Parts: sequence; C-alpha cells; structure tokens
Amino acid sequence: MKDAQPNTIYLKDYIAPAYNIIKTDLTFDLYEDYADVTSRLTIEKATAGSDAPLVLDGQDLELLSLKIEGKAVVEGNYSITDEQLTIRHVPNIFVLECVTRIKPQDNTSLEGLYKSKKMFCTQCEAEGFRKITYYLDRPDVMSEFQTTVKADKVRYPVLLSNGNKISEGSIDGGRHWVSWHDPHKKPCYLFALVAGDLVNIDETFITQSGRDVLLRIFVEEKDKAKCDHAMISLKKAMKWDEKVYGREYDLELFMIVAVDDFNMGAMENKGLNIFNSSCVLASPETTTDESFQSVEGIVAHEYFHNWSGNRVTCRDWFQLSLKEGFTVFRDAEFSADMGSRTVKRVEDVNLLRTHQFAEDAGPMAHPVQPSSFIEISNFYTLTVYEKGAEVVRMIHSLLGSELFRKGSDLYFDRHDGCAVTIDEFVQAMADVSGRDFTQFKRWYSQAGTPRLKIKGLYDAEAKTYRLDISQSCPPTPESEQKFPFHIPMAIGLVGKDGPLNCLLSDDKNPSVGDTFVLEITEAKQSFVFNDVMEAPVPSLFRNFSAPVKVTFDYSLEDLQRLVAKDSDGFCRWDASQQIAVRVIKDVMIALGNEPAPSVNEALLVAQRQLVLQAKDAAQGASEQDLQMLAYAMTLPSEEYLAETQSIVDIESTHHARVRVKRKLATLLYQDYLDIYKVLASPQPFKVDAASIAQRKLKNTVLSYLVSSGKQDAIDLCYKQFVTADNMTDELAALTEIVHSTSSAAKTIQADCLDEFYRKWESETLVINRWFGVQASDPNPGSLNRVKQLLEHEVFDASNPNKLRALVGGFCGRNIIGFHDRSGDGYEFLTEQILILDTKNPQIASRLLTPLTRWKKFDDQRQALMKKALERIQNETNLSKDVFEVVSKSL
Ligand code: B3K
Ligand code: ZN
Repeated sequence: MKDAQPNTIYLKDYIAPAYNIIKTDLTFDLYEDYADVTSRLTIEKATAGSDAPLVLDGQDLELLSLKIEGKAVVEGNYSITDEQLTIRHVPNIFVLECVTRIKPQDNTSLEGLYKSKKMFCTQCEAEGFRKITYYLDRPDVMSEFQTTVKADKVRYPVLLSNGNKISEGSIDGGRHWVSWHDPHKKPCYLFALVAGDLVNIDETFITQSGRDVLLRIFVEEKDKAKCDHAMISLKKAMKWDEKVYGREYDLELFMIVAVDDFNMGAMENKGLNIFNSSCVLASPETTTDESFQSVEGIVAHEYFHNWSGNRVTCRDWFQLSLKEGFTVFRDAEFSADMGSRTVKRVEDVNLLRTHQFAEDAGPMAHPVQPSSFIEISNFYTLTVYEKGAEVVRMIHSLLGSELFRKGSDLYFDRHDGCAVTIDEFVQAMADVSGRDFTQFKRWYSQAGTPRLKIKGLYDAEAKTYRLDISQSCPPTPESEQKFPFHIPMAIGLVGKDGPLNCLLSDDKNPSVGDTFVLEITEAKQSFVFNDVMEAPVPSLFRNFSAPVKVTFDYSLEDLQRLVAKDSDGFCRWDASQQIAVRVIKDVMIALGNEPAPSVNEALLVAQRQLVLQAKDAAQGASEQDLQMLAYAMTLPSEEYLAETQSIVDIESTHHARVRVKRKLATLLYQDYLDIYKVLASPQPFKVDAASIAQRKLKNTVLSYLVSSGKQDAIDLCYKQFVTADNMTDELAALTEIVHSTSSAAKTIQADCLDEFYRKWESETLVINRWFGVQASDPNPGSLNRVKQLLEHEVFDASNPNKLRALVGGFCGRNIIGFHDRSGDGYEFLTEQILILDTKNPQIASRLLTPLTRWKKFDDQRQALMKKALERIQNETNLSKDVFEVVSKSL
C-alpha cells in the first residue's frame, strides 16, 4: 500500500468548498512524449476575507510554473505533496495560472489524459481530472470551460473538447489548434478531450422546440460502417427524452467518440461522450443481438445523463446513485419502450438477483448511498447502479407515472445548474405527491437485501385470503441492525383458471387490472383479501416490484399454475425458474446415488408446456413472445444457483444442472428439433425485436439439442456455425460446440476455434468474444488454455476489454474452472491482480471480485481463497483500489 494508512472519506464530513472556480481556461500542448497543460482559473473565495488556504488536487503532475494575477507565486507561499498543491495566501478573487507537464503516453491507468493506441483521450470521472492539472477535483465545483488543443496536424487532424467549436488555426512546424467553449457550467469530471486521426458520420436532430443539433460519431476509418446503429439509437433516445421527460438537448453539437482502451462502457462528458468501442460499434456480421441492444441502451444512458447528471449533478460522490440510479431507471424504461417490456424486465432482474444480491451479501456490501469509501472507483457498483434504479422504480410505482413526471420536472427545474443530493431528489418527489418518504429513504442508507417471509391462509367459508408477512434484513458491514423497509408489493391472486377478482379488505389500495400494490412498512404485517371464491395461488412481487428475497411455501403445482395462468409475464418467468431451481437442487442432493437421480416430473411438465407454446408461436399460430418463452425454457445459470445456496456446492451445482438439461434434451429432443427447424429456415437478417426473439428461441433449443450429445445435433450446430450470416447465430453455435462435453463435439472443437479466429482475425471485438468463449469453457483444462491465450499474439494485457474477456471470463464466468479444488484458479487470479495493480488499479480491483466471495465456499476453498487474498494484502505498494477491496474482504 502506498500510504501506510489510506484515508477513509466519510459522507458525514462533507463541507462545502472554500473556493469557487468561475472560469476554467485550458490549453493543451500535445507531443509524443509529454503534454503541457496551461490552466488559467478564475477563482473566488466562497466567503470573502476567509483565510482558508487554497488546496488543489493534483496527482502525477510536474509543476512548471505557478502565477497569481501574472506574478509567480513565491516559494514560501505554496507547498506540494503527492496529492495536493496548497497556496496559503490568496486574494478574494484572482486568476491562477499554472503550467503542468504530464505523460499521457505512460498513463496506463486509463484515468486522466492517456493514449489509446494512436489517439489521445480522457477519462475524468470520478477523480481523473487531478491527473491533468491542479484543480478542485470535486463535483460541487462547477465552472465554465474553454479549451484549446494544440497538436501535430497529420497525426491528430481531429481535436475535440466539450461544447461548441469556436476557432481554429495552424501553428508553425506542422501543428494546429482548435478552441472549444462549453457555455454550461460543469464539474471537471465531465471534462473531455480527444485528439486523433478519426472519421465521422453526421446526422441532424431537430429538437421539440425546433433547434437543429448536429450529431457526430467519430471512429477510426476502419469502423466507419459500424456507427449507424449507435446513431439511430441516439436519435431515438433524444426523441424519447423529450416525450417522456420533456428534456431537450442544450448545445448545437453532440459528439460520440469510440476508443479501444477504456476502463468501462462509456462516459457522459458534456457534449462529447467517449465510448468503449465495444459499446458503440455494431454490424450484423460482427455484433450479437445482445450487443446491439446494449449499444442502444448505453448510447441512451449516456445521452440521458445530459440532464440526470450533467445539468443537475452530484454534490459529492456519496450521491453517485443520484445520477446513476436515476439514469439506469431512465434507460431501462427507454429500452422497454423500444422492445419488449417484459423481456427487458426479466433481463434486468436476472442480473440484479444473480450479481447485485451477491454483492449485497458479500464483504463489499454498501448502501445505495454509501457512507464512507477509501477509493470511489470501487463504488461504481451494481448496488449504486442497478439497485439504485430499483429504488427509483419503487418511487415510480408508489407515485404512478404522472406524479413521477411532475416530481422529475420539479427536480430538474429546481436544481438546474446545481450539484445536489439524493435527499433533494426524493424531496421533489415528496413535494409533488405530499407523501412522506422518511421511512422509504432507508433503501438509500441500509445495505443488504431484505428477506420477506410470507404465509397465505385461505378461509373457504369466509372466502377470505390472508397474507401474513414478516420482513428482516441480514447484517452488512456498515450496520448490524436494520430497521423495516417501506416495500411496495404488487400482487394478484391466481385461481385454477387464471386471475381472480377479489377485493382488499381496506380499500386504500385499489387494484389496477388484477394487480394490487400493497405497502409493507412493518416488521410484521397482514393483509386480507375478500370475496376470494377459491383457494388462490398468490402472484407475489409482480414485475419484481421491490428488490427483495421472498420465501413462500409454494408447491410445485402452485408454481406450475403461475407459469400457466398468471397474467404477469415476469411472475410467469419467475415461477418457471423456481421450479427449475428446486428440481436441480433435488438432483444435487441425490447425485452419486445409484440408480442416477430422476428429474422431477414437474419440470418436464412445465418444459413440455413451454415447448408446445413455443412451437405454436414459432409457426405463427399464437402471439406469445418468443423471447419470453426462450427465457422461461432456459435453466437458471450456475451463478444464480450459487446465489441461492448459503455454501455453494460447486461440483454438484454444475453436474446437476448439466444432468437436468441433458434429461430434458433427451426427452423433448424431437420437439426442440421441430422448433429449431421452423426457426432455422433462412430469412433476411434484421435486428428488430421479433427477429431477435426468433434467434433467441432458436439458439435456446439448439443449446438443448447439443446437450443431448447426439451426433445429429452437433452436425446441425456445426452447420449453423458455418452458414450463419450474423454473429448471434455464429457465436451461439461456436459456444455450444466448444463447451460441449460430447465426443462428437470434441473432434471439431479445435478446428472451429481456428476457423473462427482466421475469419475474424482483424476484428478486435470479435476476437474478444473468441477469448471469452474459451475462458468460460467448463471443460477440464481451461486454465491452461487461458494461460496460453495470455501469450497469444493478439492478446494485449493493457487493454481492459481483453482482460475482461480472458481473465474475467475465466475467473468470473467459469465457476467450475476457477474454483478447481487445486486452488490453481485462485493462484492464477492473484498473479494477474498483482501484475495489473501496478498498471491499471481500477481494472485490477474489478477483476478481484470473485476472490472476495470466499465465505460462500467450503472450508478447503475458503482457506485457499483467503490465502490468495492475504498474499495480495501483503504486497507493498498496493493501489488504494485493491487495498480497499482486499482489506474489507479479509
Ligand atoms: N459515469 C460513467 C462511469 C464512470 C466510472 C468511473 N470509474 C458512465 C456511466 O455510468 O454512464
Ligand atoms: Zn451512468
């Protein structure tokens, strides 16, 4: 660890800045081995006459000159440490001119100004600006920026920054310059600069008030044909935000730039979004349907930040979910409106329940609004983003769409141009609705996933149905004791033939259709339904109305009824998954028995029903959503199964799931084949929701067919692999072949991988998928292959996408491989982390996650994982990022 004792920052210690930066004028002189940054800051004391020193953040900077009002600051009046520049005596208002030299070429952290291949680019959120120049690097200091970029004209013909271009010109020596001005005040985390040899595609968007906005996507020449989807997505997002939130874009120009080396997906810099190329480029041949959809969602997400994040920003980083939770909610609703609402919901809930629930139960668990951190980069988490979005969604369900929109209007109007808190967001919602959110706000301050135990009691004589509910929440690192949450529970009752009409005994909660929204606020609470004419099965937490874990004593028949009859698409899917979870768990217990354990008939019945519906729907004989059918037919992932166990039984989980899948494949082979044949008939390629759903179902049944191990199925899969005209089908087929354990597949695995590699050698993003397929291969020997691939000529350990594909693919998505009893997987990850931490701490800390969950495993694995963590902890010079995760995990 660099500092012997890294500082913990507390929310309770927040104090407003002692200085404001009214204007920020930056000039960048970019050269091949350094860059000089001249900053002219107009600074004002927040309180005139105060004698607080001016303390600016700065890291890895070489100070070349420092002047106040044109005069050098005398030596005794300032001091510099590794992280700060302090000037003791300054006037009430003054211009500080500071020249620093930085080394973007050597900046492997990909934070601040750095080089991605031949291009200069920046990433400043959360605290990267301090690696560019001395500044008040905190979101509540908002300033008007003007930026001039100077660089070689041939190498860097395109020079970009935030806002509008105001002037440009040439300089002797083959250099040129461009000046940009952003009229909107912003914190420095939204600053951006790009310099490179780029081409662009352009479109115009006319806003609802009739202004023209130029939309421009910049990429390398070779990628020019892959920008259309992002452009279409951007226009859709702009239109949607006007319609649904009344938010219009506020500059003449909106730019997106694709870069290959990027720590995360994308960044919402004002007017100049910078994207990981994997989140913006798309073409049918090289991009899967999932990626097409994620490009649409991410483009929208970053665009939506223009209001939720940029115009109204965060007071401090503890408020991160103010912009992220709200913006994820906004982008999820956008995607739901663009495609199938239920599909989007199921995908999001699946992610949340599998990975956020695990985070909430692990050592890094934290509230949506954390109360302390060592390194803020560690808090860009599923909790802040996805659970934060669920919390906003609950506010939306409590208020209804209309009031919610009033609340968001009030929030944007009241706080435009300001840096605010989560409390202020909730207050706007409270003010428009007259509701009291005091208890509700525990969702922001208490970590952990609430558990609900629910019992149902039907009184056949009185025709009443009573629900007895108790809630609790396990302790998490920040607090042992939890107070009851305010939980909206959407519920309906389902009879033998479908939804039941009934009444709630108190009429505070009228139903919408057959759904009631009950508000659970007590530790123990009961609700009674009247006029219930038959014994019902309750459909609980419809549309996943709250991020909680529910225990209800459903019989398998109850769940079958929900799969078949519930009116709520989410609950139908959920019931299908709960049946599968139970059946797989039964098989887990009986593994190793002689004769081999049987697979409960309930799953076969449910699957057969789904298969029949899918057959009809595939043939066009019914309107059922093919993608939902595919999701209902898909067995829960090993990760989800692991999340439902208190101590994960790695081998049994894997083998039981494989066995159940094979059993279904064998029994329903002909049905799967029939569906496959209907869907495999050639049709022109489209990326609309209907075509995506068809491919999803086709590849779901293909996966079952291959699990049968039959030669015919492998042949079919191989045929799809070689004839596919799109990446979804090609990659699905390759994955099935490579991950198959059958001898028929074994003979062609290596050839298929070679063939795929040769075909796509020049497409970096596709090759990352190729790394990913091999890393996540559950067959024995995958660690050795991963190690060999680290040496592969196209593997690049400085590229986060490649690291995520190969190291993340093996350690995060190959449970059986990573958790091999030998401990080799743990040792491998430890070594990778130690190498990576010296170069890119953010990625190192991310990749470390699987080791932090050591308490979920058996004693032997626990010991090995702990040892691995201790080895990392003992390393000198750990980054704050890795230090925080390791020390909190042990
Ligand atoms: N706001 C950025 C994430 C920045 C992460 C910094 N470590 C992208 C997004 O959430 O939209
Ligand atoms: Zn975001």
